[in-house]
Formats: sequence, structure tokens, C-alpha cells
Amino acid sequence: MSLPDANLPYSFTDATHEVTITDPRTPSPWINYLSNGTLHAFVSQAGGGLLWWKSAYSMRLTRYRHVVSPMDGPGFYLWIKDIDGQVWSPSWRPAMTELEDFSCTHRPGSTTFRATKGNLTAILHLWIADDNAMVWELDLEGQDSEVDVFAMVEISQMDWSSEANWGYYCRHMHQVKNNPEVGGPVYFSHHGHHFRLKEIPLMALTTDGQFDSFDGSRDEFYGPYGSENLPAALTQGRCSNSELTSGEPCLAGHRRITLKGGTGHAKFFLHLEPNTLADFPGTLQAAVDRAARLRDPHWLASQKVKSEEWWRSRIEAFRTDYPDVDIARMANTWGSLQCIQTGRYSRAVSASAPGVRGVGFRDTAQDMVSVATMDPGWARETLLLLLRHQYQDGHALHYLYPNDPLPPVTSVHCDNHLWLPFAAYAITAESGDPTWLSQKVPYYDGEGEGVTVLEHLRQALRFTDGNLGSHGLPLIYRSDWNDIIGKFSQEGRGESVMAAMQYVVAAGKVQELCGFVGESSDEIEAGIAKMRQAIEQHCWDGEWWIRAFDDDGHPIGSAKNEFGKIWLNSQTWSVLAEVGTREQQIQAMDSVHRLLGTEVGLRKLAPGFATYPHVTDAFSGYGPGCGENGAVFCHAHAWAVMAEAQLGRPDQAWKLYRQLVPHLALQKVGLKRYSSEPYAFVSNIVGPESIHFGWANVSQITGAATWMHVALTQDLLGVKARLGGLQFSPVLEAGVTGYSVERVFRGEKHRFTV
Ligand code: IFM
Repeated sequence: MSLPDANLPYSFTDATHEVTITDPRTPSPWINYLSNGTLHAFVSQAGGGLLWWKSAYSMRLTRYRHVVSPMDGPGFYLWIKDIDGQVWSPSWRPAMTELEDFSCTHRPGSTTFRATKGNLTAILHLWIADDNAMVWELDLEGQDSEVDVFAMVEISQMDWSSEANWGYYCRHMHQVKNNPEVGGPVYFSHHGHHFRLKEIPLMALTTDGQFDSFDGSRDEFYGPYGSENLPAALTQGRCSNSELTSGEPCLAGHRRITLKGGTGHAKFFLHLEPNTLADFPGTLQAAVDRAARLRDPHWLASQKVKSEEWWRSRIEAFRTDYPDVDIARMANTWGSLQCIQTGRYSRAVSASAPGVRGVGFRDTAQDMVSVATMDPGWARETLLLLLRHQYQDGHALHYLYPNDPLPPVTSVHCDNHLWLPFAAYAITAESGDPTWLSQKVPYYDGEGEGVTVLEHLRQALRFTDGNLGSHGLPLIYRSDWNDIIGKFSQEGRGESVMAAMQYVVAAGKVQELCGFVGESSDEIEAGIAKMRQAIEQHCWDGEWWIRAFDDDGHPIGSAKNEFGKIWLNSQTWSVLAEVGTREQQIQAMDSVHRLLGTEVGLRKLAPGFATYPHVTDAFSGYGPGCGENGAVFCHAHAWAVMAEAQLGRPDQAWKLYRQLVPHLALQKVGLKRYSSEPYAFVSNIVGPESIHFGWANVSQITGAATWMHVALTQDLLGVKARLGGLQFSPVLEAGVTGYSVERVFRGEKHRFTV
């Protein structure tokens, strides 16, 4: 590990929830998400990014090439040709001209670039309006002169997979035409291979003035062998006014801006109209109307207020003045912001993930635990959606595609359904309203109106009760929370200790909910007692809990094993489930620190399986120290923070929380090696068994977001929503003499002070 970076290329402004990046050459794209709930984008510190509508799988509006080199493009491109003929971009890319000054500021819901070249400063502000538009606001400051500005996006074929498979044919199905009434180039596709053909939106690029030239053909804009750094349009000083009926589309618009009194301004709107095929003339008219609305400065200002208020009200539902700035920053801004992103996108879309993955059942159920604290209505609607994907026998789908007519992933996992009670409890506690528990929801394979929410939860427990192995523990099926655990149960007899412990916690929550509405829970109590006994009787290994039994009843996660002797989750969950004696729980957690601890967090297991890969084992692709096989797994690490807090060991708990704070971890590892954003948790950090130890990867889209935020705000800072009201039980660390928390709960702001 290298020494802390003295000159980090970023800084935080906590009062306004901002991070400002001052060097665009970050080791990987450092992104921000922009959204109005249906139109979404991510944008990197260098202007790379993707715009999509509802589904990042099927409705990708602009193009982004994930995980290719050179990285991070295309995106929301803007070039300036100044009075001296210099070509540059306020986001540095795509021109990549050296800038005298550069910054990119990400904040909830918007990103601002500020760059200076010579006498000219450009400020480009990107956000998404409720009115189905991505808004680019450009302000120029400098001497009075004329400046040529070019805004451009490459258009995708909407569906990630069919673009890859059929793009070379379907390129003949695009059209871009200039439409003076709309006020710019308009794109439409009759993409025959698209499975949502009828919904393909029409897209337009318009502006608050008039375009001097435009392009609809990407290849005309760049020119043959032209580069993103210096497109032909920039060399020419204007676009070619190309329209397109076949080829690679873009929406490009050029304006000559006159700076008067030292300032110049332009706005660009990238907007869409859904369901174009259903009524083409009507859709075109809608685009004309929308463009007119967006050009109205009062309308646009009201849209901006609306957007800012949406983000502010959720982010500021929790505030603390905790004396450690790194902690307060995570609690007040970045923790909750990332929970909103994971709540929205499950684990599907980021600069490295193309969005094809759908909504993970277990992932989203967990994400709703944190979303509930900011927006219980959203969490409730999402949970109802998940319940509609639970089978009558109690188990649930693994992945669903609520935004796409795609077949769901139906593999059976022993944990998916067991996450439902966690979200249901959080939602009920947050609202204090028991009535929704009696709402009827159909089963995925059922008929009629279905059963109540509470009955769905009971049925989830019954599935586990009815599917136990020879030690009385849940049969693993395809996996438990841990994707690779199924490798030990390929003949279907393996059992999961983690799922057993998770069951105990989940059942406890359902039991409380039953009490809340006056229903009996004797059946649940019996189930808990039986499971607890099975764990205590069969799963203690001497110094820690085993993790599973394989098909032949051999323990996995035992000192007797050569690889994977100890696994993190069965130790942490023994504490969360309160199984075994307190001495056993403490001994298990002490073993965790001794055998799984690294400078940057806890490994999921150790030692990593050096037997990988093995041809008969479909799950064994990870090298030791990587991914599921012994990396620091941040999602699982969060449960260790909670476990230590619940054990009443503040020093351990706070140390573990701080280890993963991205800004602190990055400094410890070194910027280049760590690579990911200093303001978002990652899924995993490569462990010490690998030469890449310290590389933080799969950023943004991780269950660590929810659980690290829960660990901090609820288990450490101590504000927990319970069915009976708010509970304040802080876990104080040495040296901290006091702090306050403000928490919006059931419509009122509450203040707690230590
Ligand atoms: O729990 C899973 C999750 O569903 C997908 N990513 C990895 C996690 C751990 O295996």
C-alpha cells in the first residue's frame, strides 16, 4: 500500500453535497447519475456517459461502449472553437486539449463542468428535467467575440444486445431529419430487430436560439477517419447539414455564440417522445410543443427547482453534525445518494455494466431497506412489485425485467424470498401504517387477487421451513446470498448456514409485524426455535461457524478445509441472528479480524480457492483474492460493521466502517491502484492473494450502498425506525463527546443529541 496522496485531484463541498474533480484523467470513469425517474443518464468527470429511457437494456438513447479502451465514450460531447481557432471541450474530452483550468462538480441530480482556455471560460451544467429532456446549459465568460459551439451525441440502436448482433443491418432503419418546426435534427428508428419497436421514442436536439448548422450522420460529423478530438465539423467550422436514412446516426447542432459584455449563453435540449409508431404526426407535434416549453426560461427554471427539490428532500431526510467530517459526509450525502441509485438501477447499469441484468430480486429487496428511510412510498411500490414475483410455494424469481418484455430468471435460490421481511419491516416502521400489510397481492403463479402482504411474508418462511436438508438447515438450491455457494450443492443436498441465520432474523421481523397487526405468530416462533437449534447443534467449528454443508454433508468453512476455511457471513449473521452464546459470537468475530482482516476491509473468505478453475465446477472462475473468491466484499463487510455495533464493540465497528469509506480507502491504497470514485462504495476490493490487491471495482452498483448506510445511520449513529417509533441507540466511539442527528420520520423532523 502506498502513502496517502498529498494532492488528490478532488475535494468535497459538504454544505452543497458536492464533489469537485480537478483533473479529468481519473483512473476510471468517475460518474454521477442524473434522472427524472424515467429518463436517466450517467455522466463521467470527462463527459462520457449514457442516456436511457426506462430500461438501460432496451431503450438506450445514446451510445456508450462499456469496458473498452480507450475508455469512457462516447458521451455528452461539446466542442468549442474559440476566436483563436483553438478547439477544446469544457469536459476536457472529447477534444482533450490541455486546459488552463478544469473542474467537474457532481452533486445529486446534476453535473457541472467548468474549464478555461486562454481568455475564455466555459461552464456546462447537465441535468434532466421532468419534461423528458436532458438539459445542457452553457455559459461562456471572456472577451467579447464570436465562438463556435458544437453539441453532439451518438445515437444507439436502443437495444444493447440486438445492436451488437444486428446493428450492421439495422443501421439502414434509422432516420435523422432536420425539422425547422421542432427546431433541430430529429431522430427516429424503425429498428426491425427491436423487441419494443412500437415504443421506440423519437429524439430531438434543440436549442434556445437557432442552430447555424446540424448533422444527423455521425460519419459526416467526424469525417472519414475523423477523430473525436478534432471532428471534421470542427475543422470546417460548421456541420455539413447531413440528414440520414441509413448509417450511423447522431444528433449534432452548431451555434455561433456572440459574447457581449463578456458573457454568452446557449442551452441545448436532448428530448424525446415515446411511442412514435403509434402516432407519428402526433408525436412530431408533441416534440414541437416540448421544444417550445423547454425554450421558455420560466418553465425551465420551474423544472430545475422541481428536480433539485426531489433530490434535496430525499438526501436531507437524515443529517448529522458528527465531528468526523468523513463520517458526516457519508451520512449526509454520498451514502444516501448511492442508495437512491442502487434502489433505481438494482445492479444493472454503470460505466462498466451495460444494464442487461434486470432487477435482482434479492438485490432490490435489500435496497428498499434504505430507500424506505428516504421515500417509503417508493419502497412500498417496489416491494409490492417483488411480491407479485413470488411463487405460491413462497420462493421467488431471481431476476425480473419490469421495464422489458423479457423472460425472468427463474432459478431457485434459498435466500431471495427471505429478504422480503427486511424490506417489509423497514417500510412499515417508516410509515407506521399497518394497513398495507392487509393489501392483497397475487402470486406470480397464482390466480385472482392473491393473499395479503403479511401472508406473502409468512409463505416465504414456510418455503424455507419445507426445504431443509439433513442437518435441518435450508437447502442451498442454486445459491444463497453468495452467488458461488451453489458450487457445493450441485446435486441439490447442500445446506446453507447463512440462509439459516438469515431466516432467524427474517422470521423475527415477520413475528413483530404479526404482533403489530394482532395476528398470532406461534408457527413462526416454532420455526425460529427449530432453526436456531439446528445451527447451534451442527454449525460451530471450534473458533467460528461453518458456512455450509456440501452435497455429501462435509462442512464448508471449517478449519479442517484446505481452502475457504473461514467465511465472513456466517460469523456476522450469527451475531445479527443472536445464535449461539455471546462468547461464541465474540470468538467468531475475533476470528474474522484475525483471519479475514486486511488493511482495506474484510475478505469474504480465506484462504481463496487455489483449485480454481475446475472444469466440472461452473462457479469456479474467480482467481484467489478476486471477486467472490476472497476479495474484500464490501456488501458482506457492512454486516460486520453491524455485528460489531450490535455486540457493543464500538472501536471495532467504527474501524470497519471507516475502512470502506471510499475517500479514505482510496488514500490508503493510492489513487491509481484503487481507481474507483472516492464518493461511492464498490462491490469489491481485490484481496491480498492477488497481484491487484487494492483495486476497487464494480463501483456504484452494489448492495454495500444500502448496508453501509444502514450500518452508519442506524447501527452506529443510532437512529432506528421501529414499529413503535424512532429508537435512538448510538454506539459511541472513543474521543467523540457529542453530536446530533436530524431525521425526518413520518412527516416530521426529529432531533437527537448525544
Ligand atoms: O448477492 C449477490 C448479488 O445478488 C449479486 N452480486 C454478488 C452478491 C454476492 O454473491
